[in-house]
Amino acid sequence: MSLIYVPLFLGGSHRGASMGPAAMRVAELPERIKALGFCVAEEIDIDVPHSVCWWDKDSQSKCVPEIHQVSAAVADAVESAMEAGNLPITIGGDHSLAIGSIAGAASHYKKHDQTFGLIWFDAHGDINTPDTSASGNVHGMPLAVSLGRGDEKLVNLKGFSPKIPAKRSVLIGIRDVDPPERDMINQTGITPFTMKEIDHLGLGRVTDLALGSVGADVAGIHVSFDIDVIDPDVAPGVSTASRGGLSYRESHLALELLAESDLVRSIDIVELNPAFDVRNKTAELAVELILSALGKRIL
Ligand SMILES: [Mn+2]
Repeated sequence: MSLIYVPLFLGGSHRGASMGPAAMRVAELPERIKALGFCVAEEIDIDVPHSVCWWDKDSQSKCVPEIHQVSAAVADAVESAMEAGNLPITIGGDHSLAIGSIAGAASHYKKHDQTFGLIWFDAHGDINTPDTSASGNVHGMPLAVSLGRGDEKLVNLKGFSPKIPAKRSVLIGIRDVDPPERDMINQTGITPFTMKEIDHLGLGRVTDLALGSVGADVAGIHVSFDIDVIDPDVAPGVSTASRGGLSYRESHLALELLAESDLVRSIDIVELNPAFDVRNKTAELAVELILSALGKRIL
């Protein structure tokens, strides 16, 4: 296990996301992973520039040079962890960090001539591009970037693109999607499961379908888990809360089922914002969710 802490906030509008890694440490993430019987081989703190955030004249997105720099460091950390046989858990920080973690994982699979799947939990599509984004915030773009669309510098991280084919990518829990994102979801051909499907089929069935959708021949799965997929009544400590999300049990069930598939090789847990949290309860939940993804069972 490699714990990679990324106090990134430059991709969103709320600086509190920078406190996410600290709150996860307060909630005793490393200790609880060890108590579950895993070895924490390394804990890495990625440097994030904390003062300036400027518009790159060549880009319609905010802080691209800084996010590019952080993404490159995250990608290297994730790739080296996987090469060493450690499962990387990238702890945010805002969701733009997934540009780096997915690039690192993709580079690892590419080197070994393997394919992988991507299961992305989110209230939002995160599939904007600089042309469609109203805010210019990169945390609304990481899925598009991983699919090869968006700012060229970010798209070409690690020297290849796309990082993942759309047919092996699944989006679960969306309920707050911009109109251009809707087109993008249709155009790219990723598999979306909205809250409507989850209400209708149940998240257990949806998770099984998601596993089927990435393909039986994948060598592994990258799970990118945005905590805002959970209902804000349960998880208030996020930057962009959206009503009508997953329940406490549903969120655990999905990760327990993914753990049972034995395919999870890399994980992001992102968008924790302690400035909006209540007595660190969202961080506690995020730690529990990681334990479920690692195979913690009730019995
Ligand atoms: Mn997100």
